[in-house]
Amino acid sequence: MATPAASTAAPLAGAAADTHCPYCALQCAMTLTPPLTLDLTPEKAALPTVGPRDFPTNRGGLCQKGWTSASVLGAADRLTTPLIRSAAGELAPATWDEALDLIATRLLALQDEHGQDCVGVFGGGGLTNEKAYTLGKFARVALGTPFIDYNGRFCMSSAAAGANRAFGLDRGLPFPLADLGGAQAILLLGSNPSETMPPFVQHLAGARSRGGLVVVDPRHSPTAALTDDGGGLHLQPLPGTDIVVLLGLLHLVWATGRADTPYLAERVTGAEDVRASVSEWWPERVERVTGVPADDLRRAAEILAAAAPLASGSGAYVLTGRGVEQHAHGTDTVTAAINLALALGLPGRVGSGYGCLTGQGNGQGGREHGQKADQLPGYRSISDPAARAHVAAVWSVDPDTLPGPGVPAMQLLGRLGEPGGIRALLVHGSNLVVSAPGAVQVTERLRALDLLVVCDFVPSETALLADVVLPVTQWAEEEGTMTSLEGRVIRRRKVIDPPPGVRSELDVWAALAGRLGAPARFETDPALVMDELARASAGGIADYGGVSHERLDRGDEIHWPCPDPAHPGTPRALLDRFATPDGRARMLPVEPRGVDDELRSDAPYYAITGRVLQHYQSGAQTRRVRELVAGEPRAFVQLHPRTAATLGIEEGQDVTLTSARGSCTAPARLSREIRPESVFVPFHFPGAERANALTNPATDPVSGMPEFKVTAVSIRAAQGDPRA
Ligand SMILES: Nc1nc2c(c(=O)[nH]1)N[C@H]1C(S)=C(S)[C@@H](COP(=O)(O)OP(=O)(O)OC[C@H]3O[C@@H](n4cnc5c(=O)[nH]c(N)nc54)[C@H](O)[C@@H]3O)O[C@H]1N2
Ligand SMILES: Nc1nc2c(c(=O)[nH]1)N[C@H]1C(S)=C(S)[C@@H](COP(=O)(O)OP(=O)(O)OC[C@H]3O[C@@H](n4cnc5c(=O)[nH]c(N)nc54)[C@H](O)[C@@H]3O)O[C@H]1N2
Ligand code: SF4
Ligand SMILES: [Mo]
Repeated sequence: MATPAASTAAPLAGAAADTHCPYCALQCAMTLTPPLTLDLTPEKAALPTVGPRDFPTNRGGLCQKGWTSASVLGAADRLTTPLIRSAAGELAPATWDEALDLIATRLLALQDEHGQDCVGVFGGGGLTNEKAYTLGKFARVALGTPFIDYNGRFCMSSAAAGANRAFGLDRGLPFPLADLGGAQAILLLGSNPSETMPPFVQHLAGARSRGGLVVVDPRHSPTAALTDDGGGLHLQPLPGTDIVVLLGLLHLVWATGRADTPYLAERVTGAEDVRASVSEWWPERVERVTGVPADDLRRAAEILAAAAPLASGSGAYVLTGRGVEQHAHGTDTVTAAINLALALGLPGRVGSGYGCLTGQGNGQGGREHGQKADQLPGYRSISDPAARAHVAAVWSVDPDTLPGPGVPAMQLLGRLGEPGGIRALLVHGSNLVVSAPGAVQVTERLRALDLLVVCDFVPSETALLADVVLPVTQWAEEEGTMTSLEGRVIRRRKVIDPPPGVRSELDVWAALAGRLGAPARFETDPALVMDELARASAGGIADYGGVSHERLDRGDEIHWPCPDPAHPGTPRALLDRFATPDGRARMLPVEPRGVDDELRSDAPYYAITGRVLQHYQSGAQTRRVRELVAGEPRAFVQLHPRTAATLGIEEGQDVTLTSARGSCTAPARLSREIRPESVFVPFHFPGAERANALTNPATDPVSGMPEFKVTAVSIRAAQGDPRA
């Protein structure tokens, strides 16, 4: 792909370095200039300066989180020494040797008593490729446990499952992001990039200027507002009914003769079954279920069909975000979105396609190299004997010693502290106390463990529960690679030394592996880890065989698959054939199944959850940045004025939402931008404002994704000060 030459200069001591933002999957390019003094003691925090950098994805843009990202390096309560819980129950400073010895001794004793499987590992999509790979290896080889999974299960799993079953390949965007600019139409389902990836919005400008942006969201979100004034169309369905909207669009595509029949005949299987399955979803019936006016549905179908290759339009894309994926039947909704894209002949063509917007910084790479319960590096199946033999050879271990598949995140968390379940858990890169569904119950399970070990750089709510806390490096203090939402492998560069006392997780795993008597070697130099990852992934679906720090530092732009050092990488995958055995994409009929937690007389409103611009995820990082806290200091309950009037609630008044699992209290924010039977709560806040006290841990049968996005709740004015 021809892109503006992105400077990739390696850092000189004390010189500025080209790197990327620590937060989301857009991985905006930035230049970090180190401070003149490297003294990072909290009192004299001297932080690097962030400067935006031109790159095909962010084109010089950064959001507020990116601009202020260096603050977290000098967080006032930055962890700089290991902590061990004392007999009196307090976390007290300890040396690294004390902490590592304690962890190893207790893990070995627990495994002696309860078996190898009594240890679990929970990873994160924010870890570099090198760390994600090493964590997967550590679980299988040093701990010998099948029980590893990660927070990507809460993030990308439904999109991954949908793409895998249709295309045989899960690369969020199987095309460069910049391709979106040429599109005539873009259907954006359950995604709010105006707040979650602001620089991304530039890539919607083309479709918007052609009146072709269609946004599906129960809220008139800032992204939905981009469709106002001729930008396109906002469809505002009842939460959890997106699949019906999609079946209605599919119905219209066939009913109006807009299906790309030659493409379907050549590149797809299963189209006839899907066509038959949508025959009853005429627009008026869709309107009755979803609340989307039949004429709007017709207009949306027309916008998309007119942009499609069959109509000689300039191209169309279907994109999904968490709003349609985080449901107990999210995989089926993704499948319906893919079916629509296939019916219109979009995937696997230049200038058109389907994609999902990956969320976390390394959400893509994090799911490719072994953190997922059922996978080995390179997106290989841990149940496949050939894959096991290949990876075992790279690790110099006997394939028979590798455990089999573990269980998805919610099942893993369900085993914590259970008889015959998991007694010890190691957490790397997730703040489950705030971010897991049914967080009250998850917190109880974490407390029931014999040993909880958390690696973090700040005392997150989860770290504060731990028996041992290990202080680790962050972003600008380490080398590595991340794989962005377009499948591009990029370099994260070290710009400053970590504060004294802080270690890299690669060092932590090597030190623990030694103490546990692991049969394999654990590399600690990120460049060497990447070389090993390249060998382990070679020949797999996510083939990084030709990726190295050296190549990236030379300026090579590499999208995987990249099987060998001479290979240019694959910006556009699936063009010639899909990654299925017969090379064809698979269409699969799906049916609406309703939300798991349906409205009841004592819980007559839907709580939907998501994000605001200023805060990232559980807020562990962004709640420590002054400017961001000033912008959005607390959670809020967004509700329609009509609903508020019915309930006698006024602007700013604290309201309590209660679900079958717990309660959450935050000030009311009245807004006509949300449907009257729904309220919206951001999930970035702990304590009484914790949205995940409400949410439903019921999971999607295919992906294991919990139903974060819809929960039946009651609403009442709060009594007393909820934070007291
Ligand atoms: N500021 C900020 N940016 C982030 C993050 C962050 O925490 N903060 N996190 C990053 C990560 S990990 C992720 S996964 C992405 C997520 O990025 P998005 O998917 O854009 O984020 P969400 O806010 O979770 O959900 C998007 C929209 O889904 C809508 N929604 C809720 N329920 C439904 C439904 O039933 N149907 C439909 N159609 N829509 C629904 C919500 O109203 C919301 O506007 O953002 C990334 N970027
Ligand atoms: N209600 C509701 N809940 C949700 C969602 C929703 O939309 N609604 N979205 C879900 C989604 S999409 C996601 S991705 C999850 C995310 O939620 P979490 O998994 O909690 O993710 P973070 O808040 O990013 O937590 C990362 C933690 O790891 C630390 N950390 C960052 N980098 C590293 C590292 O390299 N090593 C180590 N050891 N620690 C690190 C941070 O300081 C922080 O404490 O939340 C999910 N929860
Ligand atoms: S959009 Fe994402 S990657 Fe870009 S600056 Fe904001 S948080 Fe960072
Ligand atoms: Mo996510």
